[in-house]
Amino acid sequence: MRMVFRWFGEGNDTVSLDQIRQIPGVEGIVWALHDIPAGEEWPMDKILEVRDQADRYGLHLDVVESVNVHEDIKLGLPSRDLYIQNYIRTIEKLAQVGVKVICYNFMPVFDWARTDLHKATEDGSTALFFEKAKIHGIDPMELVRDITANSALTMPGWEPERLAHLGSLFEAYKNVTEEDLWDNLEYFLSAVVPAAEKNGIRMAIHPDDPPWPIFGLPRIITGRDNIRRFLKLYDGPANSITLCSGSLGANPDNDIIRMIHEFHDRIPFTHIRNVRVFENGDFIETSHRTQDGTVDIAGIVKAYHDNGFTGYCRPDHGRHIWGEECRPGYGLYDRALGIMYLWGVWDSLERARTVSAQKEAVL
Ligand code: DNO
Repeated sequence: MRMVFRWFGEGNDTVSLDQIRQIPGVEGIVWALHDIPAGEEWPMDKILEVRDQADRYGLHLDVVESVNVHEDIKLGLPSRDLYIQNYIRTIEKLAQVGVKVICYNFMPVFDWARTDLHKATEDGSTALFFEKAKIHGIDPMELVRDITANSALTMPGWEPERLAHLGSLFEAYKNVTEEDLWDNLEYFLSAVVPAAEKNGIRMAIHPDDPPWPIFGLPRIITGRDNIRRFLKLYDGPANSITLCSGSLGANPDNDIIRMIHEFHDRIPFTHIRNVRVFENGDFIETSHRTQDGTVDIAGIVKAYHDNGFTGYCRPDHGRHIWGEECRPGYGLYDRALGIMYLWGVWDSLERARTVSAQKEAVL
């Protein structure tokens, strides 16, 4: 398991590269050019700028999250071919700086969605929260206003240029069914994955968060059966998934451990985090520790270990603790604690394996 840490870029993150390199076992950053709108080709000079910054701290750039997919591709509009060409050119440039995995998603309009970015918890920390009844009962514009007004920084998946066209985007998706979205995804993959393959890059789709349709918009990367279907759309290692335990874990029917056993060779990158799901379907993000949420994080790490996982792993959203002011979900402290928990589980599994191998050798 190779530990990496998400970094939003100079001036765009409260966490510094100097801090990241001090977290035990972190070898690289998970990065993106957050100021380039979806659909545009990434400029090489900006890519090299990030490469130089990371180099100074001995961190690698192997994982990009995300090269966002333009809405016209998801909608299947004729203009998609132009955006796909730009996407491929970006892939070629990323390969030149050694990128190995590109994480992306195929969620219409919204990336991840929550109703509260700073829900107070009993211990005085705050965390991202999803209130099912609220999201199913409100006008999406209201949610966008709330979320953007409460964050000083732009947030991944909530880019202003996308939100500015919310009304017309909803209109455009009015007649787009789940099957249409599958077709448009297949079209995208058939062009992009061979290009990634040629460039030694694995495309790793992120599951929908939460893993069910919201605001009447279709969502398709939601659970085991759909992931199976997705992997068959292009059946090769370059078409793979970013297995996110928190996104999939918001639906308690998702058996993530079984998914890891089934899909492990198609998981080059994993996001590990915990959520507590309540009986009414609401959920809150918790510390990474198994007992603190509903997702069996120790079991998930064991499933990766059992399968000899050598892919990249990052802790995912953390709570906001010790008074830290940061991007919602992306503070330093709780994610660093999460990493130490993941290493703790991983290292004891390694130890147990070595000890049992030694015992067998003695017998
Ligand atoms: C949320 C993230 C997502 C993720 C994208 C991948 O914080 O996990 O925004 O980066 O869905 O494209």
